[in-house]
Amino acid sequence: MSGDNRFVVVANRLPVDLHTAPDGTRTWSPSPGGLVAALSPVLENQQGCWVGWPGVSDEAPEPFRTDAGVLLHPVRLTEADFEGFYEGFSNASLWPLYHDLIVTPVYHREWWAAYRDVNLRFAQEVAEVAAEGATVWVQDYQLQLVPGILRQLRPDLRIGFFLHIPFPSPDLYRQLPWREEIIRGLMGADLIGFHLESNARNFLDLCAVTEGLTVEGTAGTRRIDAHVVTHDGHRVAVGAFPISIDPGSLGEGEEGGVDKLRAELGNPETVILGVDRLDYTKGILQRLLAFEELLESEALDPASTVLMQVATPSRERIEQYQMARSQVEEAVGRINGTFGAMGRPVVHYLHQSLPKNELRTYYEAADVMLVTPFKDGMNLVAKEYVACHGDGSGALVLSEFAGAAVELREANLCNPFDLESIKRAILTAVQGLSTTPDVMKDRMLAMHRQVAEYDVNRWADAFLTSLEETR
Ligand code: ADQ
Repeated sequence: MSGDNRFVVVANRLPVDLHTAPDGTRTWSPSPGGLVAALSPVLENQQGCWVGWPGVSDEAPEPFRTDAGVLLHPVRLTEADFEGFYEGFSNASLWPLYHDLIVTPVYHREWWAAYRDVNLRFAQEVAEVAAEGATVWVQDYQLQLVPGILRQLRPDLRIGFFLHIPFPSPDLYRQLPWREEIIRGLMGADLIGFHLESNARNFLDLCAVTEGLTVEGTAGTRRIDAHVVTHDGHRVAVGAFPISIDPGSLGEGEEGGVDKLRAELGNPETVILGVDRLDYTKGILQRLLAFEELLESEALDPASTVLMQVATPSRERIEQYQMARSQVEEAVGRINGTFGAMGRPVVHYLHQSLPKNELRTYYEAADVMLVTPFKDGMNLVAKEYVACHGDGSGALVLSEFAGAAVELREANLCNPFDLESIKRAILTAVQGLSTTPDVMKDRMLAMHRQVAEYDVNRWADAFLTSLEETR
């Protein structure tokens, strides 16, 4: 089966879930997701293969094909790999560094060793399954050494790399003890893609001051105007490819679901919503604090306003995530204690992952959506909300520091570092819906057109076409 795949995607996670039946029988099944949906057509047409970690330590199923014919090729990680490579270097060193030091990154040599080792194994697996001259698309910050290793193992391959998170300014990047190794790793690619031109510019500025590299051109969006040339003459194209969503993946809303949900909430006048992975970058606490102050000052009335916050459990063994969770939950408890009534909380909070069609009902029911990250590569939640408001209803409060703010200019933008700014944006949105509904509707429709037109398929096409052009 190996060695004949013309198109290979390699990502930290394999799109599969492990199910354990009551009798203990375990089965692996493909799990849908935005990236999977976007890449499925290419994967299916080209005898594609997806290489990744199946999400459970110390075990991995044999490679298997999905019904659509995509080969899923697991990389086995031990518990120690998971701790050093994933929880350690990827999420306690790189994640905070790439998100502009919202918390202080921790650098450990053992974590770096694990990262190198796991990247080597991912690259070796890809080298085995890829056909002569195949296209390989490497995803995200966990696998930045894979392009370099792969080019050494298999110089015949066409290698693309896409970074799903921001790329920081060279001034911040310089603190990474292994900065040269990571840049060298990335330089194995033929094309490196970022969400935003500003991310690509940061990367090019870094390359410009790195020994042995020459930068030509400046970054453009959805086309290639910039290259980095290595000392041995390899040309790496660099560009911005803002990711988007698959509007179809949200499913059909349940008939009458919105009315039912609003009734369950006590039929408030205003429903405000937050949906995030529980991550300290997402600014969940800040939006709760802003909401609390608006209740305190009576700018919002707890009798007629409800905030729903759905937070997916994430990276729960990392200390900073545990702290973020307790701060959020303390704030929820405090706000409800002060402003709620028995059987009628003001903040409805779930620490759960919801099925997509249920999420769709939440998005549809929300008058105001709060997306307030301190830093975010793109933020798909903002685009999902907009996609669910094709009738022009609703309002989006969006952080200036989310990549999505570049495209969704019609949102109520705010600075999440400034509580007053979040409060202003929330109030303007709530009041705008009743005082200037036509203006709000035009703004939502403009954003909806943007998301409907440039969906995740356009994103994948733009990247893969640019990658082909590097041949
Ligand atoms: P994330 O940081 O995970 O992604 P985001 O882009 O918002 O952030 O994507 C989250 C996804 O998870 C959305 O599709 C959302 O629907 C889903 N989700 C969140 N909470 C959920 C819940 N409680 N139940 C069910 N689903 C939930 C990283 C980067 C982003 C970048 C994406 C894609 O950090 O900046 O936009 O990759 O490149």
